[in-house]
Amino acid sequence: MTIKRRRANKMAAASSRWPEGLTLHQQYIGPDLRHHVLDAVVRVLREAPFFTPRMPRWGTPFSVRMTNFGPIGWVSDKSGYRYQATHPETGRPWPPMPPELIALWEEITEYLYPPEAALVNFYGPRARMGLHVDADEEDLDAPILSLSFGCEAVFRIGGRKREDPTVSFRLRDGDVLLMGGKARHCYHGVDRILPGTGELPEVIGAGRINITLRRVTSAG
Ligand code: MD3
Ligand code: FE
Repeated sequence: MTIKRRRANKMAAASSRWPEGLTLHQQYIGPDLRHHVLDAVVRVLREAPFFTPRMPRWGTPFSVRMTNFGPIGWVSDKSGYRYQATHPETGRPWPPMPPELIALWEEITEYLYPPEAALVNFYGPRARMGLHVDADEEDLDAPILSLSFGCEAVFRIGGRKREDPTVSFRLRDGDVLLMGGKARHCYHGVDRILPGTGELPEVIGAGRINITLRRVTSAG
């Protein structure tokens, strides 16, 4: 149970539903790092534009659009969820991970190995992400680190079972959320975006960007 920095959400912090290993660093990303990372996203979009992931089997589109940085990226289509080295539409390798993101990972996670995937999620004002567990990584002991930009999101996290009670709080521009320990295996999702609560570079559009840094393979 840990919420660091400003405006600690007392309700959430006091909750017994707050998963062990979940740490929210509010307003951790300063203006310089914010600028660098969003610039890198704008550049990545020229080489690796957002694609629309689809549900395995049925092909139902996600409302969230995605791209990746790094040697491997997360994709989803009719044949399933997986990590792969190339963009599903252009067939080209994902652009390299910005060094600032690797440095942030080292600073916060203190994990021995660097991240291999940086999944960039774009939420338009009406996008959401249903409750799910991230389990496509081989290294399930590695933490996941999330960075939020633009509009506020209502984030929800529960336990290892879908029906476990959940705790909900906002993720705002500049927040960094660390999922280690038990939290890594918990159901979580984004209920909604609060339109008009934040800005993104115009070429990206209105809404929210979330970047998750992941270690995918086991051992260095
Ligand atoms: C808790 N993204 O990309 S970030 C995802 O805001 C994802 O875009 C959400 O869930 C977003 O898979 C939430 C925070 C997050 C990311 C991964 C987690 C929380 C997590 C993995 C395990 C537990
Ligand atoms: Fe997730």
